[in-house]
Amino acid sequence: MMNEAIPNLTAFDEAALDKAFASLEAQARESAAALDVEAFRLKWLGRKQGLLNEVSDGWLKAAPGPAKKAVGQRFKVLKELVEALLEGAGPTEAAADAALRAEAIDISLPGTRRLTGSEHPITRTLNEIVSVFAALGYSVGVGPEVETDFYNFECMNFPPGHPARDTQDTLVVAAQERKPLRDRLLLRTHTSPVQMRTMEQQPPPVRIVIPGKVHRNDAADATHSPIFHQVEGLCVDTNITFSDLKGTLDHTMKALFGSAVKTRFFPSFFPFTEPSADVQISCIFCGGKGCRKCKQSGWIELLGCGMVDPAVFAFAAEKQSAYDPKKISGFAFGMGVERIAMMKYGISEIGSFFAGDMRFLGQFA
Ligand code: 2NL
Repeated sequence: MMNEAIPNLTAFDEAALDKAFASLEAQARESAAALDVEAFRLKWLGRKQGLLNEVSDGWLKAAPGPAKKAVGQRFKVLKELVEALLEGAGPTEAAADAALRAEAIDISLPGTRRLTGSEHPITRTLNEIVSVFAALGYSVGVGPEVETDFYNFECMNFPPGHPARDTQDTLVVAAQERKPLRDRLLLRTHTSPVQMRTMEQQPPPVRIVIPGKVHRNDAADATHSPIFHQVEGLCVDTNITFSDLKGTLDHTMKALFGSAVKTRFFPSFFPFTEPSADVQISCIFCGGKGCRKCKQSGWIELLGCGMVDPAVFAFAAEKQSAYDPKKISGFAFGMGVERIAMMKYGISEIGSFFAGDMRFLGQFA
């Protein structure tokens, strides 16, 4: 049975075929304008009830042999038209316009504010200290945070049984009792091991600073944290004197705290330097007159230093013979980054640096 839209073909001459197909083309254009894409596709190209199938079955296959070619050519043109209509089918201009408006951005609205990161105050202070030494010609070294007992203690002239070696102060890697003491692993308590590793790698002269994270098994309080940061420095050459050390650190303190700051050096002790000194700066809060911050003394203790102990050079000389303490000399120093940052920014709790509170950290942005 023919679909009502597809009448039976009775004549197959050119004029009759042209008329029949022209009528179908007109119908196709009409339905493309009236239907949405999917309805149009179903009506004309549907696999079962599609009109093109009906034309194919009713007109093309039913055509007598001599007319098949003429019907086929016209069928092909009709099919191409239907496919082109399907391509072009879609929402009207008005509907397309409405869709664009729905997606459009109103550029008069405020934008989405993105949080910009900023340097952590410890990183900033650490970089500032390093920059002062970089300007003096020092290079920067880094090394492992997990160290051996040898590099952390033995080569730094800590005698066996020294209180700082004690597991009370040092965090050690567990289950290493089978290893010789010197090979046992621990979390470095200072960055000095990197300086020894550097001396083993290169002969003097050496001018290096080593910034980095260090660990102590300390109870946390307002000024102590089990994790903190240090910048240590080392200068080795011929004829390096204590005056060089004093001049270098005096310059550094002026660069960090302002040119009005004074320094003074007090006798102290470290296993790895001889002589050793603690460095004090004139109080940056009261200018040296005496206040609560400096306990009325006018001075604040900030770092430790000294001339490298010959015993330390002797360990370096095992790998680099040029570190002969009879031929060269050197000074070294170490400072706590948190302590300097607390002074610079007037912070009273070391824990503020590690709490991750954006209200605190945002102030350094
Ligand atoms: C402090 C004191 C100091 C050193 C660190 C050092 C390194 C080598 C040789 C000799 Cl390779 N000494 N480092 C020297 C004196 C003091 O640190 O109070 N740090 C927070």
